[in-house]
Amino acid sequence: MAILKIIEFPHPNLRKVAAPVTSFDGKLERLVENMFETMYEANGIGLAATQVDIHKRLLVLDVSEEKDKPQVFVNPSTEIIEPDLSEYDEGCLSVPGFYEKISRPKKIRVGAQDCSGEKFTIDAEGILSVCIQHEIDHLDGKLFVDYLSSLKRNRIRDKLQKDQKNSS
Ligand code: GNR
Ligand code: NI
Repeated sequence: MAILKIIEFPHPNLRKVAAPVTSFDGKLERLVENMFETMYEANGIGLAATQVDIHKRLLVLDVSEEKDKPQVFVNPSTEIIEPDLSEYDEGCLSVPGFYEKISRPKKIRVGAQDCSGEKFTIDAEGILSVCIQHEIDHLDGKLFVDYLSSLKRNRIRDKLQKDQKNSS
């Protein structure tokens, strides 16, 4: 297994729209394993392939307390089943150190495939719903900072750019 490098805002590749996964093979399984290792090591609850600079439509997450409920979603799609918004303090491994309240639809139905290409559907609410919506945004080249004012977003960008210069 391997820890993958997580790219950070404002890296331009975070804006790429990921392409559907078409091969359900050992290579996909190894990528998923490496994404889980990377996510757990970074203490994240989710990780989209986009964040490790792989522009395929898949995400991993584990919102359980004990960090023992890994979930994989390949080629996910969502349908809003409860359009009322709910607010959650969001963070992102690609926007380290910043947390902001973001409003999203409360309850969603998610269709996806597993690592072998098997289709499944789940309904999600609470943190699971927030996390899936946050990860699918990544696959569409979107970040939680896009929901903020440009003033706030640019402040975050400038601070992260400064950090990135200082660490390289
Ligand atoms: O680890 C993460 N925590 C988190 C907290 C609130 C809302 C969304 C998230 S996802 C984030 C990991 C990440 O950046 N996934 O893309
Ligand atoms: Ni994120």
